[in-house]
Amino acid sequence: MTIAIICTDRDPEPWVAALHECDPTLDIQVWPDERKKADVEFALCWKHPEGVLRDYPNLRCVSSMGAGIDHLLKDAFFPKHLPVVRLVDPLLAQGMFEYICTAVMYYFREFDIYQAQQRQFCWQQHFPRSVTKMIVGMMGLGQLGGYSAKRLATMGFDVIGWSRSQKVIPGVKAYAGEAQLDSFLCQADILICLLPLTDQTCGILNLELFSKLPKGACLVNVARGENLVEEDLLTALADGLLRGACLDVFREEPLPAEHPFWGHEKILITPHCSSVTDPRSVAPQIVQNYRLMRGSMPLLNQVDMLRGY
Ligand code: NDP
Ligand code: OXD
Repeated sequence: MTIAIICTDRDPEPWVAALHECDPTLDIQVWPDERKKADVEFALCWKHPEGVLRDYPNLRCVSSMGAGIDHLLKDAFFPKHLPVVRLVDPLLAQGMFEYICTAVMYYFREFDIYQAQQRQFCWQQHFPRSVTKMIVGMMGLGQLGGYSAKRLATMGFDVIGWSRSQKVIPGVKAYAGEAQLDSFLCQADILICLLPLTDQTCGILNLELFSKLPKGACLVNVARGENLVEEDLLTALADGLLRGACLDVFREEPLPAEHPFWGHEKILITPHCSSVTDPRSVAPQIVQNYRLMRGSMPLLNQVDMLRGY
């Protein structure tokens, strides 16, 4: 019985090593060089080639190599009858908080404005706003967004959050569902997106949404590139609806050299690194899920395929 690692955008070797550290007896094979595809019961995937999962007749479970599963469901031939699990990891949440905290502080302490001034040899001080006067809005209050929202609140920021179902998070004023979206948006001086990519959230960061934010708000997108309508961001920045955007994810990754975001003075780009999964940290839950699957037991972090996340 075999675990197959099927990935295109990650080096599989540290994953093999981390899984073997948990259980040296595991048979782990790496796509496309598996000995016998019929032996594979559990697939660990990241951006697998479309249709490739049809080659495994005895597959029983698919695990994402990350928190998101949109890369799995993108495959038109994905075996949707199989259970899908994703990774939930305290180190991933901590890494995401560190990135978000940096982006929030960058805008809060107006480093973007000072960078623009530097380009013009301009020496001009701005009186810093109080943290309590800066409202940070978190879209998505799950494992990552919920953790970051809670931590930002302990730093003194006024934090609000929006999710599908109502949440109770210390220090965070929570809004839920379509009906409360506008009340949430109209307050968010810094809007952070940590929504999963689904049919409902694809393109949610668009001109209409930007026009509901306080004028001159800042955007931080750490979710997925497809959550954002890229042309709308350019319009919102040009019209002054938005002051700036910090983007970690893009519709096309790596971001093509000719993309207008690269040279834009109001856009800060990082290469999908806001939080990087450490195979050693997540290997125990993958091995546990493999064993649970073999014992036909309920799995950890199973995705609700109807919700799509
Ligand atoms: P979770 O599933 O734990 O949380 C998702 C949150 O989004 C939940 O609060 C959920 O609401 C909310 N949500 C989903 N759909 C809607 C909707 N239609 N309207 C309002 N709220 C909605 O996910 P994680 O926090 O673990 O991860 C979030 C995403 O972050 C991943 O899917 C991935 O795309 C991205 N990511 C990016 C990384 C990077 O390096 N840039 C690294 C890791 C993840 P409810 O709680 O009510 O279900
Ligand atoms: C993830 C990611 O989903 O790295 O884990 O984006």
